[in-house]
Amino acid sequence: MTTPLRDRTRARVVIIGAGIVGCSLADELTARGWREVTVLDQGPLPAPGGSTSHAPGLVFQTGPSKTMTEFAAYTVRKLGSLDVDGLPCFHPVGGLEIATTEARWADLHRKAGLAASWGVRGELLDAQQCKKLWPLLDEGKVLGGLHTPDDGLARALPACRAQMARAEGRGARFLGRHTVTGIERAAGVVTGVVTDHGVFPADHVVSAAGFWGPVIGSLAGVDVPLLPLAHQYATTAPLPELAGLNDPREEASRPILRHQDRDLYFREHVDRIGIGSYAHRPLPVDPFTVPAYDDAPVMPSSLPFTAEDFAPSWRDSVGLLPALGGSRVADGFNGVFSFTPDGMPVLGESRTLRGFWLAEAVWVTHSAGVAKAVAEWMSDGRPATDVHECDLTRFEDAQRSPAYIAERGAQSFVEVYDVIHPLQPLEQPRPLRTSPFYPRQQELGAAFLEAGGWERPHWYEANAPLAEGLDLPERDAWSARYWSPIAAAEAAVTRERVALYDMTPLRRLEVTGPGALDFLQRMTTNQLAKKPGAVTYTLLLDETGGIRSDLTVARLAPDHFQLGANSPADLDWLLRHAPENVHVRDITPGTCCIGVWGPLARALVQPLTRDDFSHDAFGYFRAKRTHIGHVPVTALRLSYVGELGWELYTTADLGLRLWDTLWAAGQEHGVVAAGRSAFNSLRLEKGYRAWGHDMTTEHDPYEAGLGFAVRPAKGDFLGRAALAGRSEETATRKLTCLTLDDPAANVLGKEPVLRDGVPVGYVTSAAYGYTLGRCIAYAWLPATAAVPGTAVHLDYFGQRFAATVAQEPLFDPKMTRIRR
Ligand code: FAD
Ligand code: THG
Repeated sequence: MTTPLRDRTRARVVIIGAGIVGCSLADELTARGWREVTVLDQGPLPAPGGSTSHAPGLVFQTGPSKTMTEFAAYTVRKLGSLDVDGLPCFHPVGGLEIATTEARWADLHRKAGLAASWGVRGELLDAQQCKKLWPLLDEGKVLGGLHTPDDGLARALPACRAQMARAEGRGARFLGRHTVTGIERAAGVVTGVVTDHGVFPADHVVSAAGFWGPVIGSLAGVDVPLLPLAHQYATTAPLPELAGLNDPREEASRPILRHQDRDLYFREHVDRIGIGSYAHRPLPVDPFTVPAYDDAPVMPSSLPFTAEDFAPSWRDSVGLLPALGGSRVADGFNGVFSFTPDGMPVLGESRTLRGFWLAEAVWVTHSAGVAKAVAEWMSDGRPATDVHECDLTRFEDAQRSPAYIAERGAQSFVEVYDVIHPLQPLEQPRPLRTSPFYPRQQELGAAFLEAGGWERPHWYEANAPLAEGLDLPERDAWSARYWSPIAAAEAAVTRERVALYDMTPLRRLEVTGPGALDFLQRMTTNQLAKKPGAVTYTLLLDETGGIRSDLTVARLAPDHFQLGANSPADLDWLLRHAPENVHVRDITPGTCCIGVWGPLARALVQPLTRDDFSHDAFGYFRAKRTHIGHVPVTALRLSYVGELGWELYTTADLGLRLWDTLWAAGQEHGVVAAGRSAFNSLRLEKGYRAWGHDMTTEHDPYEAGLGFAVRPAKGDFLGRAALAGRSEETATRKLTCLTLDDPAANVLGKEPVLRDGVPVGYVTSAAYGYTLGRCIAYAWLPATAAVPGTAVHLDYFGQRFAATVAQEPLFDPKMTRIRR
């Protein structure tokens, strides 16, 4: 497979779709020097009939994802700087989310914290203040609101025109009424786009086809995991209350309004109110049968309004805005746009068809930010913003079936405005992936949550008696959800005796072949040229030194390595770079893993094997192939929970036997099964980072406190050059360990960190440290604040919790428990 041409002056880029995403991408690419950019759309320009052509353009920036919030903030800045016919493409009318239930009101406090974490201005208001901003509100129904003055209305079509004009000024072409009917490829690389007007040769093709993404994907042989769904939007008749209020050219002056307790949002259209509803039943649309522009009654993305679906939303709208009682729905449509299994966009280059990119399932809100990220990705090989949550590689095979996409896509629609707890699992489809120990876990009363399709025990009800009499501080209702005091008992048993952890969902890759060592040396930061039997903790960096992942690499034989990895993106990254004499294989499905950890781990395991498991014969960070009873295992002596012990791997068929063998042998040692809840607490006490939470491509190893895994002297590796001159000392920000001063306080992650009342950073991971007797929070802070002893505050639902920068790790810094 060859690499697509990347010379920006010569490489031909064809963008499919001239909606907000395609237009913005053409602008971002040409701004970076790409010259041969062609944008094709089946509809007439500049309003080709996709979702953008009727988007009401509300831009609320704040959400639980830092990445998405930053994308939205960029859209606000960019569209605010563009104008068409003397009017800006963005009206900063502000945003107002109101609460009519206690749960929402609490959640808005949390959201105010998220806004502070990600740098969006926001303020909580009481009902009267909300009423001032929105005089039509029935303030008696409102408990309060979150006002975000920099949110507002994107004028989507003018924004398309402005970005189109700029891109054209730099040489881009926009061709309407060109329907793409095929994608040409040769040897795994895209070579052109077939249309009803002939073929457009291309070195890069970007599908920005909105909800038609699966259709374009099918032409290219690339999965596009999204489901188009209709969403209702209605406009009232003119309201006397609004007469003369708004300049017809600007359309609106009052904030965009969300009433999420009823799945509704509102905006002004001069003297009318526009109402969007997510309250109705999911209305999926088959993108393969959507009529062509000329055959569509209005436009392809606009379906007839189903008034009966809107009736409850109308009642709720009148309930909130009583003035609507004298009005009616004058206009409405069921507009189609994209929903993904997790509600996030689908971005990136296909590995199997190089040069073929996706920029799909993107709202107007995030469009410019997404376009910038994709343009950077195409130009520099990586976006400046961490995009792992949006990366097309993020779905597991089991999450790519049409059934999964349909079910989850519909559920994303249903949940779009719900209050979602960070640990809240999917309801359906479950169980999807189970480890071989699943029946035993069920017998032990596992409380399962879900991740990557896996059922993961968070604690076991069978351990409830151990939790009796534990002196734990009372939790608030939010941090008590998806939590049990049993986790504290399981953590304690791990520190005092021994526990079994199901590590099956930990992704395992096998790298084999004559080039395996050289390949892994080039891809990762640490020294791997060690004798078989060595295990090494190492990092995958990108070209700029950003952390793509952290891995454990076990050298099982000269040409055979087993990697403990983080996400499907790691597999994709290695496969992209692997030369012909190296094979990379995901062995996660079909194998399983148990972590046996605790001071009695050796006493438990040794009698089950003829190999010597003493510290001298089987040292820390060593690997051995051996047998545990009847079960052949690969044993790795390491522990993410910071206790003596092993990860024991075997094939799935033998998993249950392995569990039962360990369980039986553990009885005399008081073994328990322990879950993720204890696990997360123990790893934070030990200071072990979790990739994707604590660090991403936005961070280098020195900032993240992982400089110890970087060995520039070993020879060249990806990212080495970029790290030259950097060190722990030059880092201007640091991943920092905090402990909460009040032993009863809890935070869960993403809270803002304030110094002298001003946000200076945000929490990445947090958990109660049961051994420590305090909550631990890791946070990104300026280096000047990352000094042990520094006093800060965390904002949790509007409460200020005092916290102190701590020396890490908090537990067993001398490693006496683990190396013995
Ligand atoms: P589109 O605008 O759909 O553009 C894709 C283009 O690809 C189309 O023009 C289509 O003609 C073209 N195309 C497809 N197939 C082919 C082919 N084979 N050949 C050539 N061209 C092709 N988002 C917000 O942020 N805020 C809101 O308030 C908001 N409100 C919404 C309200 C409604 C009723 C709806 C339906 C959506 C709303 N959205 C909102 C979502 C938003 O409109 C979309 O997510 C966004 O416009 C998608 O932009 P796009 O460029 O990806 O897709
Ligand atoms: N087990 C295995 N692979 C993994 C993980 C795991 N890969 C992904 C993820 N988890 C990697 N994260 C870590 C983090 C810390 C450690 C291991 C995996 C660890 N660190 C020691 C320390 O920092 O003191 C040792 C470092 C060293 O000696 O270089 O143990 O859970 N298989």
